[in-house]
Amino acid sequence: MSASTDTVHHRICPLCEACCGLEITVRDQRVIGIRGHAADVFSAGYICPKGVALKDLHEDPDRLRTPMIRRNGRHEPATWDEAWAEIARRLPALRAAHGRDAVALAAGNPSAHKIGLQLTIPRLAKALGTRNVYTASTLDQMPRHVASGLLYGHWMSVPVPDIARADLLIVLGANPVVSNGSMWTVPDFRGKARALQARGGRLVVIDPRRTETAALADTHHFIRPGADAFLLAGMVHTLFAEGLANPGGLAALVDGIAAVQAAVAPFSADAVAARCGLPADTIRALARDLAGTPRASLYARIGSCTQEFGTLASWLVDVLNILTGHLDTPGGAMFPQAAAFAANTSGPAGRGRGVALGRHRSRVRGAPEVMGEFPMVCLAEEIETPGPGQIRALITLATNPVLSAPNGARLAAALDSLEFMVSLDIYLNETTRHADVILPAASPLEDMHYDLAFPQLSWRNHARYSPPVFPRAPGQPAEWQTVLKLAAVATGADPSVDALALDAAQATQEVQQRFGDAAPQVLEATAHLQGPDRLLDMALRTGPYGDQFGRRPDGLNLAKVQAATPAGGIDLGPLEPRLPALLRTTDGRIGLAPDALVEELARAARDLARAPAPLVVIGRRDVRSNNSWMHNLPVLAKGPYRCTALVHPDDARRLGLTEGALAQLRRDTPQGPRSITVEVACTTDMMPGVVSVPHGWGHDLPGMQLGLAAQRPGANLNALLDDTLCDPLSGNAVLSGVAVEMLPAGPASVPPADPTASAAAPRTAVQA
Ligand SMILES: Nc1nc2c(c(=O)[nH]1)N[C@H]1C(S)=C(S)[C@@H](COP(=O)(O)OP(=O)(O)OC[C@H]3O[C@@H](n4cnc5c(=O)[nH]c(N)nc54)[C@H](O)[C@@H]3O)O[C@H]1N2
Ligand SMILES: Nc1nc2c(c(=O)[nH]1)N[C@H]1C(S)=C(S)[C@@H](COP(=O)(O)OP(=O)(O)OC[C@H]3O[C@@H](n4cnc5c(=O)[nH]c(N)nc54)[C@H](O)[C@@H]3O)O[C@H]1N2
Ligand code: SF4
Ligand SMILES: [Mo]
Repeated sequence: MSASTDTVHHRICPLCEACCGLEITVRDQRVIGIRGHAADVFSAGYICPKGVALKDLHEDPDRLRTPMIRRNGRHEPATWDEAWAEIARRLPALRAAHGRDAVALAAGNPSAHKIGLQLTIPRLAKALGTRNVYTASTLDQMPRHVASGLLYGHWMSVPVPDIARADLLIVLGANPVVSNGSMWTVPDFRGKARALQARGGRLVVIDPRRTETAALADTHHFIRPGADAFLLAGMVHTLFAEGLANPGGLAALVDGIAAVQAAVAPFSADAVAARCGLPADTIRALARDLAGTPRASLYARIGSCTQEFGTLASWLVDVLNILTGHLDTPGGAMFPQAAAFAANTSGPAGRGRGVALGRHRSRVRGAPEVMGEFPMVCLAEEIETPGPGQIRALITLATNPVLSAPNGARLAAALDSLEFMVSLDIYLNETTRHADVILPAASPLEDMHYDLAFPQLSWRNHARYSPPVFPRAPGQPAEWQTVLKLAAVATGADPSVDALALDAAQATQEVQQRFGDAAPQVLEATAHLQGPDRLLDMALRTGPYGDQFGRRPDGLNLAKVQAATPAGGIDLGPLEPRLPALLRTTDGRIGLAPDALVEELARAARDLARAPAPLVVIGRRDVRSNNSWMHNLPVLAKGPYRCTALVHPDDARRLGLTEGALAQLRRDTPQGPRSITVEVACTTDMMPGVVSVPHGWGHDLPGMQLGLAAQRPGANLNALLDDTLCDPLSGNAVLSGVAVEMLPAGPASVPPADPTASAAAPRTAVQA
């Protein structure tokens, strides 16, 4: 076959927050090459192994191509008509009998990468009218949203390091060399960090493990897991104690500085040092360094969020950036300006409604609602506990909480007790195996792409669009069509209802509400579009760079962004200062000392003297893995065994553990003991007293269709963790710093072979 028949497609990778632009070569309807798109204005050719794995994902024989219906305990392929008929038969009746809250929604990480899901899941939730909405946000970054909401008036107003101009970057509880960044869209972090160093700047990493990012850093400090809020409070205390607190240009906009000063009084560097496992002098030096470097910022991520004081830590990060004059300044922590869909670019500038937390509470433990959802750690108990409002049916959308949420075994049992469960997913996996009906999503290569969330978190402003690489298989709807139809069918519509008609009706209604007299023109101008494309065109045109439907002819619209795809998209320039216009607080100011957080500081002060546990567990990510669902792809599954427990050699000696042998990690919980068995790897990269185990493994359950992943299943870290623990303000799960015991469990019976290299691949880790 001659290369002249090859076609080249440009496509943003939907797999992680880096949003790399890819160049995909197709021959005879098959992907023959994937590489970074060198001309991409945002990612400049960067790619990681997961981007390459999109080919394997597209071709994975285990990826679902038809709906599945469970009959007599087994999932069988079904037609779409059969699947819709089954949903229509069961879901509306359940709602009618038990009320709106009886049907719950759970959405996962991939939905943040898919505009079709992001635009329709809120509609589904609204149609169902249920309070029982759960997402992976409460396993991840909810503390960050709460801190942003309270400070700046909107959940998504999250400052990110202006790395291109920084001279100092302090990274806390994040490993962007491996994760490729989170709540910060920054492809090729390594290259950008090296450029920072080349111009004389410094990278400092604070992490209980000497990570891949720490290896790149100028300085690395260990910190005791869960102690971030204490470290940060100690740094704030130092700023005040040494007269270094100075918000610079923001002074006139910020209230509550004295209240912060009073609230951090118990947290001198000396007082917090033991809790942090860091010398007091180091804590003071970090504060001085941040204050004394004109272009600097502190960036913190999941390690600082998934803990008992997660919101407190997230808030203190911003307090530090503000009090050192680094918020909203070049080289500091800045707010990106997205071209579309950003609430902090729409409506009146500089003022808004602020955010409300806890408008209602979860039924069983009384957890506050945040951003319209309840904590994922409440899901199992809300299914199990009888009474009005009990969850009897569940819709999961791109989520695998049986592996990704703490106490997965409890959740799995709860899922089995549901009267009905529907999943929109690409696999029959640990979670969807409980579903009565599984609706398959299209392959990502069959989907258009425009990132809704990540341009609000990007290292540089940009607008990039990808058309689908392949047409969808006959009969396969786009995910947005499936979700719109699900919203209708679940609430009683006939299963023959047409998703395109629903979309057209909703778009007309929305345009009429938003544009009033101008609605007919807007409808005409977008009549050739449907679904996310139509909403995107409207958002781009009315956005901060938009053409305002012709009033600003040089501005953006969908056609222009689409036309720029082969050239790598549209660069919208470096980050610019955005305060005060970005604020959506009710008074148009930044209240630095929200009551809820001052109270959290008081709670932390009471906890300051808590003695450290001898051994605690933390998580870990690997470049060739993505949460729980990419272990079935050959290009990622190959190579060394990854689900290992890293411990310091001193701990191994103390506990009688041997490199390469098995260890049992165990905990006593109020519900009884829990344990997993994992292979030991000894390394001085670990802080003594800390063991690191990756999450997302444990592919050894029956009834799944994940052939390759099942060959090296690994153990489920979350089987060990607790759904009773959470950060009280955000409801975020505690996934880090949990006390465990570790005991020798004998030799690894068979070496963990690479399943892609040989036929026989043994199971090496089992879940107790
Ligand atoms: N212990 C511990 N637990 C953790 C973490 C940790 O660090 N430590 N990290 C947490 C974090 S940050 C997150 S975000 C959560 C993730 O939690 P989840 O979102 O629940 O888990 P994922 O593993 O991302 O699972 C994604 C699901 O979406 C499906 N999927 C993939 N692509 C598509 C698609 O295009 N369409 C549809 N419809 N489905 C798709 C997959 O098959 C899988 O079922 O895990 C959390 N769990
Ligand atoms: N390759 C790969 N990339 C991914 C993912 C993946 O699974 N694999 N998942 C994606 C998702 S959903 C997310 S949310 C992002 C997350 O992106 P990151 O936030 O960068 O996540 P991690 O790599 O888990 O880094 C967290 C770091 O925190 C450290 N840590 C653990 N506990 C503590 C603590 O108490 N305090 C401090 N200071 N540090 C602690 C850990 O050792 C780890 O190095 O990554 C995304 N990218
Ligand atoms: S870094 Fe993330 S976005 Fe870039 S290729 Fe890898 S998985 Fe895709
Ligand atoms: Mo995440």
